[in-house]
Amino acid sequence: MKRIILLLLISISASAHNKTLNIYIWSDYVPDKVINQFEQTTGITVNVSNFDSNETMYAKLKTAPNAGYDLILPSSYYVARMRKEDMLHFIDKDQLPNFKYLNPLLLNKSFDPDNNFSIPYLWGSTGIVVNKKYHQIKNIKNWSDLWQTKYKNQLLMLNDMRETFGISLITLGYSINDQDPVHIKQAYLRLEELMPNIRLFNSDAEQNIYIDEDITLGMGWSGDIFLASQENHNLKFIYPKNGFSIWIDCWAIAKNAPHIANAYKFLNFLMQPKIAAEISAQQGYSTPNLAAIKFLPKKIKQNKIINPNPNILKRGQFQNGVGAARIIYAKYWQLLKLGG
Ligand code: N2P
Repeated sequence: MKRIILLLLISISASAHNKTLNIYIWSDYVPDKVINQFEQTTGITVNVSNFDSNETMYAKLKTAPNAGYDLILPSSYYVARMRKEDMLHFIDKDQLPNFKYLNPLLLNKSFDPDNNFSIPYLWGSTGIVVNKKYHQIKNIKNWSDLWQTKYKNQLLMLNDMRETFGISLITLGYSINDQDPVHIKQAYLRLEELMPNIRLFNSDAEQNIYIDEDITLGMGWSGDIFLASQENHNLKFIYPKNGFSIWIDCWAIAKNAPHIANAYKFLNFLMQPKIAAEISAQQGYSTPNLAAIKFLPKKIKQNKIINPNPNILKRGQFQNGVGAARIIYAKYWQLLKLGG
């Protein structure tokens, strides 16, 4: 009898364990409604943890590879790094019948040829945010405009190493993916000049900070600013004339994921065209799911922040890995933050 009870207890706890999924994602990046729908349909409980930069997420997985995360959401250039460092689980696409809905133009990119380790989730851009109640839009067209001394102590910069270096590199006429140590140092020195204008580095609450007008000028991620502009009509998102970054954030299964079957269920759920459309509309970012486009509300399809016209997109630069130069970036990033 005791043995039967023990077996029963083991099987109950195993099934509770099997009904769990742990996801580690950028803040506010999957609508609660979608998570609830998934939980209700499958009986699987989703535990959500947040990060505010690729570096934080990477460091967490590196130092605690058995932390229990199933799905993570790195940006494209971090997929490349983590894949090379054997931190990701191979994705068997036979388990993902809805993969067929994804736009081939956003698949098989160099950061993950064949998408054996990543599934594109949303893509977007990084641009200038202006609150037109406080600033004249026509004066702000390029990243270099943010360097004007009249913006002293006014700017929000994303707390994101590559994004912040990217804008400095652009103003110098370099690529956002530059790997030349001399150029990276120049970009650092130029950011030093910007420091008096920077009020705050933040990458997980930028939407609310702009909505509340705590800060009225700076950088922002397209979807976050689209959502913010729905609440505060003075907010404008500007695609800078001299260039901006474009990125794809991707799902990946962590190497030691404890609930792989549930991870597949979740990915497949998210790739259903109607769900993918709902995510794009709720998050304000573009969907890589082609079959979802017809379900997008007109307001989203026609919105110039979410779906900029091809002439604007041409000025974008796709954010790629920078290989070993990352160490140089990290050194200067730290110096910048320390104010030295
Ligand atoms: C989440 C925005 C994340 C975009 N609020 C970063 N690529």
